[in-house]
Amino acid sequence: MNFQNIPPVDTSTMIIDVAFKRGGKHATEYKPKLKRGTHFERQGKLEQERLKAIAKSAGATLSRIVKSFPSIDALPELYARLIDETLDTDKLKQSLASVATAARNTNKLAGELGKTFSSAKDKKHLLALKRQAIGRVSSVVKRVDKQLLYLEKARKIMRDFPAIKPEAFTVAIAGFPNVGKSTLLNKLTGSKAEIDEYAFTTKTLNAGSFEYRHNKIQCIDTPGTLARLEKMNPIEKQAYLAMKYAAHMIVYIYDLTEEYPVEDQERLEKTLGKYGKEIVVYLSKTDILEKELVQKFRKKKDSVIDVENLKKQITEIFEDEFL
Ligand SMILES: Nc1nc2c(ncn2[C@@H]2O[C@H](COP(=O)(O)OP(=O)(O)OP(=O)(O)O)[C@@H](O)[C@H]2O)c(=O)[nH]1
Ligand SMILES: [Mg+2]
Repeated sequence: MNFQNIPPVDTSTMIIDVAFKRGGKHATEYKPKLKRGTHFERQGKLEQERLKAIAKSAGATLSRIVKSFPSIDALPELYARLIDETLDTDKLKQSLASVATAARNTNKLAGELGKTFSSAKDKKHLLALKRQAIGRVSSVVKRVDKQLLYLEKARKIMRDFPAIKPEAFTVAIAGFPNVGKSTLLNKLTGSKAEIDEYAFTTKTLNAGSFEYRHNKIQCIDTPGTLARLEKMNPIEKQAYLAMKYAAHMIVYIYDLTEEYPVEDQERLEKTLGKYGKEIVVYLSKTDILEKELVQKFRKKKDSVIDVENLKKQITEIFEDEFL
């Protein structure tokens, strides 16, 4: 889903300014083409061309804005829920609808302006008609001023949505802070997610993928989340929604070298079990653990300790559930 590439939404003033500039440019280019008629007739025709170009430019900008947003009703569930959590879905839909209407209205105005100027009786009348036409185009654009501002706000929020492909088989990597989630993502997919020796390094949902028999297996690295749903910050909410709506399975990481007691890590694993997804347990940092400790843990808990075996388990689940 491409929320990252929506271009900035201009304000109504910017749209009008650009439209006037285009109108001026068009008039300059058009002027030499006017050869027939009296000076007054040519002036009328020129103003008509200018105003038409202004209205067309405003209409084109407004339609481009609407088209740059995804269709809100046709979004995959994860993104629909993300919008619900971070924005006002109805307001977003209404804003897009209002801007679409404004685009149609400016285009309609461009068509009507021809008749307007042919009725000019003298130069003063022509200028009055020109002012009136400018006022009409500006007011159609100004009427959606608030909606444009809301769309820009929405764009900035949606830009930070995780770039997850909803159609791909998806593995969520979860576990306590600092257990090695990002490290594992990088090992599985060759991504370059940030890794650091302190907890809470990951602040966005990193995603990467690896190929398996011409299919993309998508992996998302979640922030080390400890909070309850009510207390979640926006990024933890995103992780929660991704786990619920996008993930087909979870890789849960245990880390016996950190300060978090195994019982706490078990509790989080159990909580994640409520999502109803298959969980594969991965024990990290076995290179710096005592062998006996690893053996003891693996006797108790079905788990993998190397990336190749983990990949094998992931692809087996993929084949069982997805093919
Ligand atoms: N020795 C060893 N160190 C590891 C391994 N995996 C991760 N680490 C180290 O553990 C620290 C944390 O790794 P990250 O991958 O950033 O952990 P994370 O779970 O993504 O951390 P947060 O995003 O903060 O929740 C880093 O210093 C890593 O180098 C491993 O298999 N062996
Ligand atoms: Mg991380």
